[in-house]
Amino acid sequence: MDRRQVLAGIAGATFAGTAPRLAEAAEGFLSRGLPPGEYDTAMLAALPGKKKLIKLSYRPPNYETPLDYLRTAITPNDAFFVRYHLAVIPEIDVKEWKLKVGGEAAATPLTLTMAELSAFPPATVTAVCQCAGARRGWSEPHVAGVEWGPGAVGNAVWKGARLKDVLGKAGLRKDAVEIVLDGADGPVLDKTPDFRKSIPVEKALDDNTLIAYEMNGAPLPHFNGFPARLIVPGWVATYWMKHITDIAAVTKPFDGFWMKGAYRIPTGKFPVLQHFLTQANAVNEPITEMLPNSLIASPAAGARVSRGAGLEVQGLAWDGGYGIDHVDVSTDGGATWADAELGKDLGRFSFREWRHRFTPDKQGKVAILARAGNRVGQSQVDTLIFNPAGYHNNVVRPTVIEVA
Ligand SMILES: Nc1nc2c(c(=O)[nH]1)N[C@H]1C(S)=C(S)[C@@H](COP(=O)(O)O)O[C@H]1N2
Ligand SMILES: [Mo]
Repeated sequence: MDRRQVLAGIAGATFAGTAPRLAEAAEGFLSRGLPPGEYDTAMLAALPGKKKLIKLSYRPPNYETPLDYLRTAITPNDAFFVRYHLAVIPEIDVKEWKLKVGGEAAATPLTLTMAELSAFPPATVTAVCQCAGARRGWSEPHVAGVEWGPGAVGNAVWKGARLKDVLGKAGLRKDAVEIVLDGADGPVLDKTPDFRKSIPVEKALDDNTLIAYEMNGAPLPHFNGFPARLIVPGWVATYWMKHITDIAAVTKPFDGFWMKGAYRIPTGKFPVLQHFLTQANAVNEPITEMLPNSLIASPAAGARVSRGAGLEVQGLAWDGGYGIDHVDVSTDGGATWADAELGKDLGRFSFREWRHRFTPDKQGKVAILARAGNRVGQSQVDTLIFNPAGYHNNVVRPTVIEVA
């Protein structure tokens, strides 16, 4: 973070670019620095069963969680962000729902009802679900795609059957290389490619990879994948197939559009440890694990605080499942840094709460920064490693407040 960037953050904190007619709706929940069009179109709106979230598009529904709901380690179901690629999203009757498990690398294909899926030994994992495109709206220059701010992320306790147990029952053969996933949603037009994804067989057999039917102790909300979705802890949410209906073990790399044509990063540019080798080439490779990231939930940008009064800075940090081991906080625009106090450890895939107290001693604008790092030495960065889809945006950004 250089001085120019810190000052840019300070200038933006006045909402100078906000279109006047929606200033009221935008102020206080839209982050600064997004493409100008976002300030004209984004609104607070509620989908059925959900609180008011930041609506970025309606068809397909893309709704971001306001930072107000990201103050605690567990994100409430009705405030959890919603992301879809395709606009036809059927309401599923769980009594009719079936999950097909087959493919050429399954010796004993089967079809499961919810009662049968629930009969597998249940497992739980607390895990962050983050869109690969989270914070894409802050790419400079701006890039195409849903212009997410910081709220395309949430954390929940997921309960379900282990994918490895279900694949075991379907007679997974040794020659399987990938597991292909499909969900019940589909395109409005036939020529739009259906949203299908694959994961490497090793990741599918990981103990933490679940077919979840519960989220924070309740059935999944419709818009988060009812009645069942895949949970791939540590990996970005593109693989977390919602309304899952088909699982296929295959012997050749899956060549669907959403694998070959999207969710890819330049090969070798990011410090990730896990690679999806059967889908990688010399130019690009699928995005896999999340890199360390954090957010400042409180104070809110633009908050007015008193000089000389103690102030608690509070936020969340997460990574790809190695475990957050420190969050550094600066309350002077990056000149000096202190170690934040970490909250309870809810497991290596979970949000980690953190806090830091300080007493503002000068009047004027103050830029607060947070930088998270993990046990394998990965850390947030000062400058985005530019890539055409704006993935892996874990740039340290200022939250600017006013001391009076
Ligand atoms: N069936 C289905 N599953 C899906 C998607 C989708 O479009 N359809 N989008 C994926 C992507 S890219 C993301 S970021 C997450 C979002 O999960 P959420 O809507 O529960 O927050 O769902 C994933 N699973
Ligand atoms: Mo996503």
